[in-house]
Amino acid sequence: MLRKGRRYSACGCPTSDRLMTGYLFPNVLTQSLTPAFCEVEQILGIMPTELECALNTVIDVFHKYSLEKGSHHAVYRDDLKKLLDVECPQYVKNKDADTWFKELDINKDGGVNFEEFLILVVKMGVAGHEESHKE
Ligand SMILES: [Ca+2]
Repeated sequence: MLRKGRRYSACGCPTSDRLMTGYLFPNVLTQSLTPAFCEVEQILGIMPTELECALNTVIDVFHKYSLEKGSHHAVYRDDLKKLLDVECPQYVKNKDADTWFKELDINKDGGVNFEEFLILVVKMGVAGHEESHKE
């Protein structure tokens, strides 16, 4: 689903200000592709799927905040607060950032690594899925 106000590559993947580096398909730079090139890639079967695009976006969001302190592998307490405030304000409004940090930092090393971050993503996914069935 395309969201108003977001930028998308020619293949429909959301893009950030940085190049989407195609974590799952490192040979595919989605941001610079033209529609004609995407059609060729689709024919060849090398276009990232919707799920792969979504996973690349999850990785991009993690790096957006982990790189605040120059790490690809950990989001620290103050940057997790920014991430929660900006990326998931509706979902996290009933718990403060310190509570989230303590809950997500499973190995108690003072940072939230990507695997620990995925716990938040899974919880948001489960809640979003349940919400999608309420009418
Ligand atoms: Ca940790």
